[in-house]
Amino acid sequence: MRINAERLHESLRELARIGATPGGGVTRLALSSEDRAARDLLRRWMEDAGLQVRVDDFGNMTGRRAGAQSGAAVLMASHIDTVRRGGRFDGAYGVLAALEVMRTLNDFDVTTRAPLELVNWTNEEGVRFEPAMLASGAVAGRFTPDYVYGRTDWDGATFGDELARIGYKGERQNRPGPIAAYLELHIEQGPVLEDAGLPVGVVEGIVGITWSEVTVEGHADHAGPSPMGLRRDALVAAARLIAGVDEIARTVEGAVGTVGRIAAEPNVINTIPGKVTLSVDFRHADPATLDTLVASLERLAREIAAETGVTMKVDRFWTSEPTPFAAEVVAAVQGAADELGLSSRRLWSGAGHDAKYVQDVAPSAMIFARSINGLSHCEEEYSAPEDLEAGANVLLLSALRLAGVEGERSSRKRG
Ligand code: HGY
Ligand code: MN
Ligand code: MN
Repeated sequence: MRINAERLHESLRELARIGATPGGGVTRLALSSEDRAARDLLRRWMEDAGLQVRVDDFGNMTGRRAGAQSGAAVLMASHIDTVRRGGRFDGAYGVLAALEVMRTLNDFDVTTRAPLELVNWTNEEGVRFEPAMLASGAVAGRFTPDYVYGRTDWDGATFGDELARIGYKGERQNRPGPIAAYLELHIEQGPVLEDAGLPVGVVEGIVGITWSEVTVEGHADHAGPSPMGLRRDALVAAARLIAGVDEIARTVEGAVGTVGRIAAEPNVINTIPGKVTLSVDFRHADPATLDTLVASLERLAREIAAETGVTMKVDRFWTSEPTPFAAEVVAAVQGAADELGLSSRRLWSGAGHDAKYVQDVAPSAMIFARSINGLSHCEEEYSAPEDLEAGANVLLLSALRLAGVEGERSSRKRG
């Protein structure tokens, strides 16, 4: 039994049309109208596959396929929201491969012992509503509903209002679970598998991530009459901090540091910027090192403020601790890859995933498919069809190992 690759590729192509960008990528921000359209399509596909669909109080969508037994399910999940001008595969691949697994089990009339659930997690990217993995974190009890509903985007729209606006504010009792085991298939988004010449990876954990917001307050003034020696230019001070973030990360083995978002006020050509807000994303496999990276950032902010006369506030507002996955689920993934005769290797994820929060409450693991040139979060994101197919077959066999098989036919149903 193997997945129907052409059907998977066709579903990926159709979903990628929702929010398609001219450069061949996708912009489908959480709780946007594009997200609603994609959710509506996914709901239809899940219903067509005979899944029992429910939506919870954070908009997480779950499609349940009954097993011979009731109770705890094996989850296969990911997300369909994207970053701005992101790729066609980040998140969508894991959701649609899970759907393809359900469709394949239907084709072969397979009944699993445990039920299976396909989940689309709301707002994995945390681009429009920071932080990331907000809805899976809430289901795992890391964020309260009030905190989640109160998160705002750059226009001041709240998560709660936008969730209601797109018609996906469901009920608490519809949350995914109870969870027997959790699998998430995802593109690697890095160079490791490609450098090793491998199609798939067996993921053992996710590195730690911490996001900070830095607010720089100087003094807005006229760009002309203001002597250089009297200025308190928030953007010049911020520029020194940004260069410092890059340097801090480069001096710590295994660390990465990124300033991805910045806003200068009033952001007009002839006014000295009085205020700048910017984001700092640090990642490392060791939690103590994450703390050291932020301490270095805070020290640098104090030094720049003292020298330039601006104020700099560092607010570390989100930390996702490094998360090792459950050995028995990792073993199921490894066994599936071996059974398929696929060469693979173990690795940790440098990207955050909902699997992090699910692992806090249930045994979880991930499967990676090779990323060409290691690119992601950009329109050039790409994985070869045969690697996407390989990953989806690893998901299929991993799910069967974890859920058990009650009965099956040996050949695909006609038609
Ligand atoms: O930020 C991340 O690593 C994920 O793409 N949300
Ligand atoms: Mn993702
Ligand atoms: Mn992503």
